[in-house]
Amino acid sequence: MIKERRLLLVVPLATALGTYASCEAKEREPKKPLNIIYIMSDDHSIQTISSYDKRFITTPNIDRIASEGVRFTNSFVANSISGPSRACMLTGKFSHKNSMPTNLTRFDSTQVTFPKILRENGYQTAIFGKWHLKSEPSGFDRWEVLVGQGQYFDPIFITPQGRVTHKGYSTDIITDMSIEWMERERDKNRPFCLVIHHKAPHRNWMPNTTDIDLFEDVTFPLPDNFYDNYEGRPAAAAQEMSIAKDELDYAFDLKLNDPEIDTRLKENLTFALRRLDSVQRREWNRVYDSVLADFKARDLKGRDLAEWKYQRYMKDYLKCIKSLDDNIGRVLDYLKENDMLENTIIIYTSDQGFYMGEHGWFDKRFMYEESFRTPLLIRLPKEYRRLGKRGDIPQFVQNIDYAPTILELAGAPVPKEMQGESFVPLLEGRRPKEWRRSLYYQYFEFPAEHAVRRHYGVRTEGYKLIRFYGHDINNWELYDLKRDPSEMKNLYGNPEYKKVQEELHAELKRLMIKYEDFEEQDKRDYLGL
Ligand code: SGN
Ligand code: CA
Repeated sequence: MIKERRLLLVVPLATALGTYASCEAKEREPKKPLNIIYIMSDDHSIQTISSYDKRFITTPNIDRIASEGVRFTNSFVANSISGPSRACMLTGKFSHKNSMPTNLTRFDSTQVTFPKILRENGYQTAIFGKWHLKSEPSGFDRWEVLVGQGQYFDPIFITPQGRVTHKGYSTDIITDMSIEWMERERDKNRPFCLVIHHKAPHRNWMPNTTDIDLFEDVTFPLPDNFYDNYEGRPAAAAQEMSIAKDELDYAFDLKLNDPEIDTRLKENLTFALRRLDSVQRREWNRVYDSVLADFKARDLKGRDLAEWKYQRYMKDYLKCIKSLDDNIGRVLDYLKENDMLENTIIIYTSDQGFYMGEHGWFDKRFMYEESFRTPLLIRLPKEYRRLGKRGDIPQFVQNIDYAPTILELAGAPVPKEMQGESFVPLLEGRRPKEWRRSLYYQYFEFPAEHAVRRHYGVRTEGYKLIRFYGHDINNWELYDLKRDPSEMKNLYGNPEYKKVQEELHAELKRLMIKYEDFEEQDKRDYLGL
């Protein structure tokens, strides 16, 4: 096979790259066209990536991305739920500006997105995997995306030519498609942007049968605030995403497939299991029938039952992560074998963070740390690694920054309407004096599954102010993140924090005006408009 690097060297730089946005970057050394691989999983928590947190699992392949590049230690989303997060990422705009405030809305695909601009600037673009924006993908030369949330086994994909079912496990299939496209379909004379969107580890956490025995003997540590009583936090008390309660379904989520166990989501398990072939089904039953037998024999109650559910949840979730990590390894190996690592930038992130039992929860949505944060690891080609120090980047970044960053990396123009900021200076090892010191957050999906109330807020390095509003709620929360990193004590109205509270209100108002978020009455009232 002809080596990638040689081919790229014959590409005239001007055609492939356009002009560089940053003059400083240009002066350092001439750059070759960079390929961009953007890998995003669904609901992958920071807690379950070993380069962030070693308590639960080792993820050697995801860690390779960080060890040959950078780890963002303060990476956040703008709206912690799938469709909205994907819209923020594609458009570089907050939810009130990008037509996708909730999973129930439909993405306006005529909007300006980074893949469209890349395409206009000489890049070939492709996406495989979860899309979840209702309207068809636009801006991609090649796309094949899951129907809605997609299935773990034998998933159905939408293509411009219609629907196709692929046999196998979704994480493997999405990886196969991506490698296949790099190997056989693209034009090897032009730079590319490949978007790989995994379904895993989204609910109901169905592992590949090859990983089904993993973690069965492991007991995971329970988070300190698993038995949170939500005192002083009415929105946290009103959620419906508790591991201990029936919201974590015995059949669908815990895979207890038994005629005596008749739950709200039992049918969903039945449908999901129909997609397994006889060999897969035998393996599945071998493990989950014995889990069921053990469950029945124990006759658990109260905290013992809650903790058993937590252990099962963790095992299944982590089995899905194992497959994800292996498949990311396959992509990295392919790039290495084909001499592409040094002209490709590899981004790994998730559409949001996730609760691994903190506050007693699964799911996301809240502006509390575990779901507001999202992993962000970037493998850098040598020319970037030489520019600055590798390792941790502590500055605040948010998923609205991805579009402008990717565009700048490709030497393409960044449209003014994008509200995020390119963090290329951080990737080049620069530490700009002026950088974002606070983050704005929005969540709109209520009434809806899991009953998380609408909210918005601001986070600074040390504090967080959140407003829950609409329907049955109207309250403020204030956290001292240094003293109370788990956000258990709402300090709003506490006289000791009077000055902090005032400053946070001023900052929140500044951000709302900066980002022009005044569509809802509650926000207009707050801003006095
Ligand atoms: C599904 C899940 C929810 C989850 C949403 C949003 N229920 O509706 O638990 O919060 O997706 O997830 S399920 O019974 O269908 O699994 S998101 O990541 O797509 O935003
Ligand atoms: Ca998600």
